[in-house]
Amino acid sequence: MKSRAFSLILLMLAALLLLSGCTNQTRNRQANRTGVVQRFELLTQSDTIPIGDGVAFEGFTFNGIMPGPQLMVNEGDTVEITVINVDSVTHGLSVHAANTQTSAHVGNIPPGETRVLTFYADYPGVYMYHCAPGGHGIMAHTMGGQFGMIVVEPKEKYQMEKDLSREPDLRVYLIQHEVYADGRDFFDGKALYVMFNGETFRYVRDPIPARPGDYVRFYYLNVGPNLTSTFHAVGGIWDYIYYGGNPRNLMEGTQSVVTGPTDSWVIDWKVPDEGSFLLVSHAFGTQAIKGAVGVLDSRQDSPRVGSISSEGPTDPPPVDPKRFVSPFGLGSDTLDVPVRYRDGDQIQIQMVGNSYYPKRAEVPVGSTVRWINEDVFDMLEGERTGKHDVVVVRADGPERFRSELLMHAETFEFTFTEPGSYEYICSIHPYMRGLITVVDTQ
Ligand SMILES: [Cu+2]
Repeated sequence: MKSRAFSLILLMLAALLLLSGCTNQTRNRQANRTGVVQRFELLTQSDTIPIGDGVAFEGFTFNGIMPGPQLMVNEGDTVEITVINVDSVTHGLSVHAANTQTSAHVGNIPPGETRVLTFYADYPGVYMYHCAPGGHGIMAHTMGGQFGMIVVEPKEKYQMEKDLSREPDLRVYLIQHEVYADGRDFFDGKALYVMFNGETFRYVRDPIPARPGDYVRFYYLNVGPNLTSTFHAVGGIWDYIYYGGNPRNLMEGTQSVVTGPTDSWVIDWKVPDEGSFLLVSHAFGTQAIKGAVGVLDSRQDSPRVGSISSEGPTDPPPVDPKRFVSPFGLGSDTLDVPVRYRDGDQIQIQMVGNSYYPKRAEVPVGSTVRWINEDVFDMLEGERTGKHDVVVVRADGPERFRSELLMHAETFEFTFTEPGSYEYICSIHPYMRGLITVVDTQ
């Protein structure tokens, strides 16, 4: 009896030692460092790009694509990212793979300037990076198209590799993200489109080839900026899933992965049969139907492509787009439909999410128009603030006006006494654009 208790204690001690060994190994990040320096260059710029089906998007990008460049490093590497702001507005960078305050180095980069961020990729997984000029601008620029994926490949093998002594046959890097028509919809989470890797239904038009029995590894990242995705393969069950892409965060056999904004997973899935497997966010009405669907085409004779990148398409924007989506600018009049007011109507135009809402208004002569700042973050200055004003930049009528800078919930009013049209901007966010057309109704 005594010896049994003794061996039980010995067993427990051994287990404890083993556990603490694991913990030390995980936590000793400095000893894990490789000394390899991985260098990247990100250009921040204003852009017009294709987002699928003949639609153009006007916003901001890294290196001219949305999502931006896919950055690949190994656990323990030193990462050096040079951010070059070639734009006329302030940008910046936030990298979630860095366990350090990136804003101290690459936040708030003025036009024409370059900054460098250096950090150690100590934590394995799939991470988001995004623009970060600071404050209010972080949210606005991320919505405006500036985001991408950085993968820190783990030293430790994923469980699938341990179990089966094999590598995946195909690696699919997939970013889910939303496009908004204006800042009001951004505030309300009413996405116009939801997409994988920069285009609506990109992999329905151009399916991802695989073969039955293949192991497909998804590097799945939802950059949002608002919606929570539930990623699912129709006709499949995820074999191994690792939260955040860290091999230690293992679960098995689930129908979906719940992925909030900036959450990520690595998924190892064995393609069970031949056929077309739909890859969807199972939020059907708010996401899948708006473009968050792809196809994995499983056939015996499918080509071997190795990997699918998360980077946005590099095609030029459509020459004559059927729609022009511009969350901050005037966009298309079929999307940003002019709102027609009548005599006596109360006319109020919001400044919200770095856009005017409605962007286009038609008002009768004699109308008083009130602008109100609905942006809440009115601290700081420049791109970092949600303060706004109204400055006329183009007019074919006689009125000339300019408001003070408005804080949250502050208003400015102007009465139009002559017909004409007035295009206006915010002086500190000059890509914000609104249009008032004053018409004679007599
Ligand atoms: Cu930016």
